Amino acid sequence: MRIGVYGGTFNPPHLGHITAARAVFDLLKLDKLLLIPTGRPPHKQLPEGSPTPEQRLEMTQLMAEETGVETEVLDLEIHREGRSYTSDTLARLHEQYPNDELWLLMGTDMFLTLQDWHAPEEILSLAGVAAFGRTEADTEELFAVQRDYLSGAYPQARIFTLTVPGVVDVSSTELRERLRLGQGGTLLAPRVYGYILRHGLYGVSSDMKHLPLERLRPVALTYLHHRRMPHVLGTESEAVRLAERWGGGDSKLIQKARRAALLHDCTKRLDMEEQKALCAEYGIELDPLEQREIKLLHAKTGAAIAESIFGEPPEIVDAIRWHTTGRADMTLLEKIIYLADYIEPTRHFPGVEDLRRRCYEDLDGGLLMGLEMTVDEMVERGSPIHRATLEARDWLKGQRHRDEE
Ligand code: DGI
Ligand code: FE
Ligand code: FE
Repeated sequence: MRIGVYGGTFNPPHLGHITAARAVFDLLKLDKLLLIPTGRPPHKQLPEGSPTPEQRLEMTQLMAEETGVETEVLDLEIHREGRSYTSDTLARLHEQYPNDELWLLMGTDMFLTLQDWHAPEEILSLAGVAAFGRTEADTEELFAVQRDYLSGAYPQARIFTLTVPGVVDVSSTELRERLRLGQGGTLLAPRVYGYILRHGLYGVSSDMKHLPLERLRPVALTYLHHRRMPHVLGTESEAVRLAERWGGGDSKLIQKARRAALLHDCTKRLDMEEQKALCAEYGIELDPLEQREIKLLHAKTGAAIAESIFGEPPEIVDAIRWHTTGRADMTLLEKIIYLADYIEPTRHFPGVEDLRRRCYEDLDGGLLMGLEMTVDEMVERGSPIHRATLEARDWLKGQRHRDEE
């Protein structure tokens, strides 16, 4: 196996890291990438709002999920006491992967000072070096001299230099400054940005109430398991289409639909115990069915979080609260969220195409169809049907009956 080893402070991890890692991964045909955030720098006074080593580790983990290649984040330097030497880390990795080829990834500055690191000879005998420059000039002019020097001084060295096309040209120092000024979010993986906003790192405000959409979106994504991201973004785009179709040009409705969609499953990753703890915290009362059906709980706890943490207004909170079951007398926004969740583009189940078509021809017809499909599914599975689901269905049936008279 060929393994890439990419260490750094990752303070914060950004798109520059991702692009560089991916380029090396492809060019060297790596099988796996290890990201290794460094530990606390000894005797270094960190500015206020600096993340702890554990927070840098968590952000690196969030970034790792976005690389699109086999990536693992290692905490071996984070937890090591005192100074961390790359040579020690490589020795450890060599023990763990005795038959594999290690390649150390590094940017320009690191590459140009490699001979000054602790035990360069050992580093170069344990791993090949993959150095990436930001520009062609970096790589060709600067790197050629250093490459020749290292090859002369350390005959065992394997050195590979490359220009990373389209590498995000930003230093972490600049990026931290931009974040402090409320910018720079586009240079980060969405969930890394969300994590920074959520924890108020680098001097950004950690008040989560009434965030503008560009901030709400990344923060909302940090509440999800990464596998659920496409579903939630799909629900957002579907909700916008439904609001455009049925909202009569009401642009506020579109904004509300986006916010409700982004937050609708924000507690979905929590287990039963955590759901119950939130219910206790927010005074949510549960009927006997809700006591044991976790699927029914996340809508209620999600509504509580939307209200208390994000300061969302009642209409958005209700759309979240009723997104799983529906209810009698649903508002337009509630219908949109219920159905967007059901038919968004990543949903695949028999009948979804019919349901999609119906939703754009006749909203209430689509809603009734969705509710009836859920009831049928519950019956088939032998799951008890929630009262609100039945009430929603009966309300729509009654309404259609009245319309026909
Ligand atoms: O959270 P999502 O998976 O995106 O979707 P959702 O919130 O609509 O949840 C769907 C699940 O909820 C699905 O497995 C069926 C279940 N569900 C919906 N209505 C009822 C229900 N489960 C029971 N027991 N009773 C219901 O009335
Ligand atoms: Fe849900
Ligand atoms: Fe959902």
